[in-house]
Amino acid sequence: MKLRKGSHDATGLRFGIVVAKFNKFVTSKLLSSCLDGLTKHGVKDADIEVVRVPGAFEIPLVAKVLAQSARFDAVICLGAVIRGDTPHFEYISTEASRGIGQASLDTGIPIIFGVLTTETVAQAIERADPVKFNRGGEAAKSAIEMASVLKMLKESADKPAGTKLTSIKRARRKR
Ligand code: INI
Repeated sequence: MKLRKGSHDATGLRFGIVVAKFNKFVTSKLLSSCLDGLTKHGVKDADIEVVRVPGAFEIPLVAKVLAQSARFDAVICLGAVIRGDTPHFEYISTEASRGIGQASLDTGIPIIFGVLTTETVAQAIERADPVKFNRGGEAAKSAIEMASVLKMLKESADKPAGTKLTSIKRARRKR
């Protein structure tokens, strides 16, 4: 049996971030924790690109365009949809989650769902707290892990299953 796991060493990996301006008092905190999380794991500032969009509804399209650009190992989506603010809560949160998932499957690039969907403003603030559990930091960790898993799977795709690198090298030498 082979157990394959991603690593949390992000040196050399590149990340795109799409962040919604709506509920900026929450999303700005998600963004700063996300940036901290990336740099803490070795990502260089030059390897991060941040794109701001009006609201969570607009995130999927921009995430897909970034993923298609082949410039990023993973894309992170940050937003905050709060039920109390709008009767459109269901439409916006459903479309954001569906669209983000679809964009990831369409492009084959990990696109991380760091969009808060909460009942109240207080719940959103709690989940964006920089010193407690913060969805922005979590999204950074998930992005690094998924980028690393995908990279590892792509690198091993050329090798037949169960074949060790040493035996491939030996076979090549005999040719
Ligand atoms: N966008 C959000 O990101 N969060 C919200 O809570 C929200 N509310 O409450 O309406 C919201 N609306 C804007 C929406 O995402 C689009 O930007 C807008 O509909 C234009 O397409």
